[in-house]
Amino acid sequence: MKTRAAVAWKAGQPLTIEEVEVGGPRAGEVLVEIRATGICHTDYYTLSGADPEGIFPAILGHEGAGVVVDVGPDVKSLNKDDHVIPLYTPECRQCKFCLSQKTNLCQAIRSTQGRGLMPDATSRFSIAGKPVFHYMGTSTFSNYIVVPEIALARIREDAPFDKVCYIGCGVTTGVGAVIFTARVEAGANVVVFGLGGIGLNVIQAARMVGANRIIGVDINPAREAMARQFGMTHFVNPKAVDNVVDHIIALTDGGADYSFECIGNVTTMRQSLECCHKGWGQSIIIGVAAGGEEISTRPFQLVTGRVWKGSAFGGARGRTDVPKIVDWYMDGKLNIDDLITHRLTLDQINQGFDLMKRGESIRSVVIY
Ligand code: NAD
Ligand code: AHE
Ligand code: ZN
Repeated sequence: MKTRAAVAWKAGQPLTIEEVEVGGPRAGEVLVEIRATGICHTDYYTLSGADPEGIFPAILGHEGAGVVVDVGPDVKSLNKDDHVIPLYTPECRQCKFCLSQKTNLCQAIRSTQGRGLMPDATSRFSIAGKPVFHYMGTSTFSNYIVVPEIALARIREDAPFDKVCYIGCGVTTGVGAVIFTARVEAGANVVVFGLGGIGLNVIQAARMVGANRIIGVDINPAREAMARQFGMTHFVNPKAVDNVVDHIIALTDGGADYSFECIGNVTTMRQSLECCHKGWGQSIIIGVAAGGEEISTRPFQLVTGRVWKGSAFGGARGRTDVPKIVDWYMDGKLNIDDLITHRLTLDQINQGFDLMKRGESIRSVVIY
């Protein structure tokens, strides 16, 4: 069949809207009509050319929601008309990683996914007979996609696509990092570096679990008002203080119990670790730094009890946890609506990247 999709032809160039051929679902695969997709900073990162796994031409996008249109042979857990969120971190429930119960990083299809291909090492997308690559196993900037069954979370049918698409990445990443990765406890002091589409979700989850001080750090002063609405108690603009780390240590009586880096900058990653409390403070890296970047600190920081951790997709096991996060939104526990600052058509998708670059949007959502 044919679909409309935004195609990334080359690093650093705007996407163009094309008619793309989509092959039907093969064994274990599902054809999904995407109804809405968010634009995440990671899409911008890959489009910029800084992602070592970035390949072109590709159809980007990994924050979608939609409806099952058709299922291939051997698909057992999904049927036509089911409502779904595609998962760039699948959950096969069979691989060593899933069975360990120690990580959400299912590896069942990771190697082909990283090469822009389906598990059988081919692409379902083509233009004029030439293959176009998938992206993060999802490619939600296409109206129709083919996805392995293990990379789809079935969600309740009353959940609005134009809101819950954001659970496909940003909401789950921020909320999950607090609840699944760090397991922040009530009364903890929390610091969040970067108050964008991820950081604000860290903030609302920190409030949800009863954190004490919730300190937000951002160079964009326009982020303060929204962050306070979501639960931030103190705002730090690094440009307005002498030393961010010392400033945070003073605000928290010795350092953060938990800090979260939601920028992707190796300098703020170091600050995020070093503002943690001696003996127990944990720093969670969420931001994605460009290929070739490295983090550094004095090993003494770790010897004296600070812990450096990472979190992908918030540590969430997608098929198990994403439907629960949809429930939290539908029950009013999470605010998604106010974070979606811009609604666009597919033809306007490049405006979404421009708004992000200028720091004017939290999340732009494309509605098909
Ligand atoms: P965003 O662009 O919405 O927000 C980034 C924020 O950081 C902005 O508010 C910006 O003003 C602020 N910022 C930039 N430089 C700063 C600095 N030097 N000091 C303080 N603040 C600064 O981006 P996002 O969508 O929230 O994504 C944030 C990061 O998280 C990106 O690196 C993205 O790739 C990554 N990410 C990771 C995962 C994961 O699973 N680990 C998932 C989604 C996104
Ligand atoms: N190809 C990138 C990897 C970037 C990365 O770390 N991605 C996160 C999700 S970001 C979503 O917005 C992730 O899930 N990582 C685990 C994985 O297996 O990719 C690079 O820099 O190489
Ligand atoms: Zn993302």
